[in-house]
Amino acid sequence: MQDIKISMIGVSGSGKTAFLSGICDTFISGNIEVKDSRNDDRSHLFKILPFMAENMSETSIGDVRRYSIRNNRNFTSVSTENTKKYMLNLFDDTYSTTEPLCGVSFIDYKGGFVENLVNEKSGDEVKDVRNELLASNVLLIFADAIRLSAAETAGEISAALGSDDINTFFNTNQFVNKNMTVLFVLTKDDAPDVTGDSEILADRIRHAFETTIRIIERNGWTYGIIRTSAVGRNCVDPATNRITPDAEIVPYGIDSVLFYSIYRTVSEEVTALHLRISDMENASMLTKMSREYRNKMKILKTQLEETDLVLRFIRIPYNSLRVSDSLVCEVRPESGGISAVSG
Ligand SMILES: Nc1nc2c(ncn2[C@@H]2O[C@H](COP(=O)(O)OP(=O)(O)OP(=O)(O)O)[C@@H](O)[C@H]2O)c(=O)[nH]1
Ligand SMILES: [Mg+2]
Repeated sequence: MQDIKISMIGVSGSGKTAFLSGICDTFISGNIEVKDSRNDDRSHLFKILPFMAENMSETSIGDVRRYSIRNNRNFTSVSTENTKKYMLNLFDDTYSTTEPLCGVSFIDYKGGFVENLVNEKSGDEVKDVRNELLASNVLLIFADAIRLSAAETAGEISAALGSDDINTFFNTNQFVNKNMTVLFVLTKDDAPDVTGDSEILADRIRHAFETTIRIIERNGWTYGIIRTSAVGRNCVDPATNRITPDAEIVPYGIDSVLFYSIYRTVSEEVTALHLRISDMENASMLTKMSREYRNKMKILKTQLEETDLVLRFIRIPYNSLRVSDSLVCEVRPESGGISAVSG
């Protein structure tokens, strides 16, 4: 299976880079255990190892371990200067201890980038980044829950979310024949001034991103809204915005974003492979006798087998309570409505 490509966009300060710290502190300096209730409560241990690529052209490769908050007890408060790509391998010890379950690459765009994308400054970097965005399997749109809670007018809400630029980006780009999952990631959920009422936050997002959501629905994609914290509760001193000296760093919602993103992408891939195989099976007898046909069919069936196996493993953390606890809502094309509400 190819790497799952996840793009992170959102205004400067919305918490994209801190989210990567959370990935590191959840899966690299820590790990996630999930019990499979359907199989004797067998426990699966999920862990990530960064993958070091030899060369990369358009975006540079970064190492998420640099951002660990658990290790340096510091928020990287500097704005990201360049778009960076982080390549990670997700392991499930019951799948294999040596082979990753799948590869995931995160692309961290600097906050101001969406503006450039819609302003038609078409330098090579902008073109590359736009292509990366359009080729992503999952788009994470970051929303600072502190700013979103505090906003009082429609203007303040759209400024907090950067929704005008993101709406324009969706409106002016063609995502033909492309399946994508969009997750609105509410960050900084640990802060005491964030409203506990998920519906208020969700309504504000749905309203501000009306255009984007219309395009998501028209394309038959799934979207969801999820609450996260890169550090966990009671870790940040609200007065100084510093990590308190002996607080325990326990990020939440971050694992849900990852499991959700992988699950959606892999299950869509399985559906697509089934479709391609059944399309081919409808070919004429003459075509079917060709060696080319048989080779192609063999490749597709092997791909389906492999992808289906990954799906069976990733379904376990996806179905666990962790994901549904942080998911505020999920809207799928087939259901035509909100299918999960919590919080
Ligand atoms: N309380 C709390 N604060 C957070 C959290 N995540 C980020 N922050 C705060 O938000 C600031 C900005 O976060 P970044 O991750 O750097 O934001 P960014 O989206 O990468 O910004 P650019 O790189 O400029 O695009 C951090 O320095 C923290 O002060 C969180 O989970 N909880
Ligand atoms: Mg950043």
